[in-house]
Parts: sequence; C-alpha cells; structure tokens
Amino acid sequence: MVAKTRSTTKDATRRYHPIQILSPEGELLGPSPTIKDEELVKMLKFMIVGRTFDQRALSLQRQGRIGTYAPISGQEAVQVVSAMCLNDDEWMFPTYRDYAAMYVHGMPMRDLFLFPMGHPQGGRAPEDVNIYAISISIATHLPHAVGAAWASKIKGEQKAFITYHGDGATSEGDFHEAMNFAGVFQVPLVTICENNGWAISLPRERQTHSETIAQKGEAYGINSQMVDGNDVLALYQVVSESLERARTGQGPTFIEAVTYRLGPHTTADDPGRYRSQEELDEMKQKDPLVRTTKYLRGLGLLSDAEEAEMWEDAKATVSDALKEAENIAVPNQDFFFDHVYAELTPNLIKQRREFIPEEAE
Ligand SMILES: Cc1ncc(C[n+]2csc(CCOP(=O)(O)OP(=O)(O)O)c2C)c(N)n1
Repeated sequence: MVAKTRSTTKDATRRYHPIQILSPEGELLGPSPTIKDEELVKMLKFMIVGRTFDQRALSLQRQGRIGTYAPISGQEAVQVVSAMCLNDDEWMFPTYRDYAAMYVHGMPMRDLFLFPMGHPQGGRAPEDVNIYAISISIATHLPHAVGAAWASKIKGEQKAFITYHGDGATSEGDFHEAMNFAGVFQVPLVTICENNGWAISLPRERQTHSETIAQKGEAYGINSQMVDGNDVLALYQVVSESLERARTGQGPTFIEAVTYRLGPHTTADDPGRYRSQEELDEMKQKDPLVRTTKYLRGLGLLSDAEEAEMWEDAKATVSDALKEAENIAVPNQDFFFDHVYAELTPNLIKQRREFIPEEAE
C-alpha cells in the first residue's frame, strides 16, 4: 500500500502562491476560464453597485442616518464573483462586511440599509432568500455553516454552501472547530477567507505566524486554494470549481482570497493611526474595479457611455433603496425582547418589566 504523502510547509508555501489570471493592468496572464460576455459585464455592474452603496453608507453614517458601518471598498470582486457562482437555492453565511455578496444573492438593498440602521428587519433575509443571519461575533457562524452543509449532505441534497470571514477570524477557536468538522465529515461547504490585510488595527503578519492562511485549511485535510481576491477571472475559476466539487460530493474547499480593505475597519476607527499612506496608495493600484474595467475595455465590451450609465444606474438603485429603508417605521424600542426566544425566560421577563414599567402595572 502506498502511504499518503503529506505536504510540508515548504511545499505548501510553493503551492500557495495566489492564483492570478488578470494582472492589475487588466491583461491576461494565462488562459481565461469560460465566462459569457454578459456575465463579465454583470460582474462589473455588481461591483459598481457595491462601491456606490459603500460610498453612500459611509456618508450616511457621518450624517447620523445609519449606525456603525463596516465598509467593503476593495473587496467587491471576491464578494460579487463568489456570490454569482452560488445558485439561488444554495445558502450563504455572511459576516458584517459582506454587503455586496448578500446583495448579489438576493438580499434587498433596502434591508442592507436597515441592518446598520439597527432595524430588526435588516438582520433577517426574506423567506425566499437563502442567507443566514449576519454574524458580528467573529467566526461564530462557521460551525453553523458546517452544520447546515452537513445536514444537507445527510439529506442527500446536491447543494453547495458558502461562508465568508476575515483573516482575523482564523485565530478564533470556532474557525478551527468548524474546519475540523468540515474536513472529517467532508461537508459541501466553500469557506472564503477575505484576507484584507488587517483585523481592525492588527496587520496580517501579526495575526498568525503561518506563512499563508490557506495552509490552515490544508492542516484540516481540506482542499485549499490561495487566489488573488481582486482578480475576477481567478476568483471565478477557483470558486465555481470549488462549489461544483461541493455539489458533487467531493467535499469542502477553503479559499484564501488575498484582497485589501481600502477604507477603515468600520466607521468607528481611524486607519491613519495604524497604516501608512504609502501602503494605501500601493494597494489602490490593485483596485478590482479598475482592473475589471480595463479588461472589459480591452475586450471591447465597455464603452465610455456604458461605463457612465453603470455608475448612474447604481446611484439610482442605491437612492431608491435608501428611500424605501427610511420610509419603514422604526419599531418600538422593546422589539429586542421579541426575537430571542419563543417564550421569554424569567430573567428576560424581569428585564422587560423594568424596561417597560407601564406594562408591569
Ligand atoms: C468573538 C469576537 N471577538 C472580538 C470581536 C471584535 N472585533 C470586531 S471585528 C474584529 C476584527 C476582525 O477581523 P477579520 O476577521 O480579519 O475581519 P475584517 O473585519 O477585517 O473583515 C474584531 C476583533 C468580535 N466582533 N467578536
């Protein structure tokens, strides 16, 4: 019997050079996966909607019209392309930074605004949209994603599941427990680490001594890939193959998508205190929107007028959604007692009486 070979860190590092197909200049570095022209154009359209939503949300927070917001600028490609590869009847388990992924998978933009407005409707996808509750507690949604994928496998469905998290999340116990179960039970889950270089003010180099984050998936015996997270073609190739593996019983995949957060961690911090302007300027050169635009221009799929129209349409979509969100009545301030348990626990009954004394009388 031939012993199974295990890769050493050195081998893994060599293997885990990020897969790249499109250069930052928008030129092909290798063969492109087969994608219809209209799908390529759609990718850019969605990314422009994501960027426009982001810019609007930042300004709304500054005006006090929404609460704390976690920006997505720089990370649109990984979110949009991966979500486009997921089928409507398949499930997504997002974090607080996955607005573009959620939008592509069917979350109404109105509800994406309701979430940072603190409205309960923003924390729950409509019945026909397969998106699990947005996770703010780092990595706590990962065991849930594994459990859901495992249940689907037991039921004999041929569905794939997708979940997202940041580089910092890979230092959490929940991440490791989830990956171990995913590997042992070979669940149909694609886990995407959006390695955006930072976990609040902690740089990637101080987050982990692992040479790459992809190696962490490898450690659990999971098919692991490292991909340029700003390259729509590489992302399409890697994510669509991984989802297909999941659907056809070939088990989980862990993807480290190397990207960059161009904005602050949230509206509550000031990145100028922990990262240099030089770093930001360098990373702006790798902006996925610029890269994709250049590529589409080169292919003759995008004119000046069409590009301008995409930005105009995105502005209108965002403004309409905001109007809808702001027209939804703010719920009674006691709503947060309503959605935790089917029946309130004695402690919560007591707290509710304290909070709404007139009800107790
Ligand atoms: C369990 C838990 N611990 C700490 C926090 C506070 N916190 C919020 S975001 C964050 C950093 C997360 O970084 P990363 O996983 O890289 O994701 P990113 O925000 O960069 O997308 C931390 C520590 C939290 N939300 N949950």
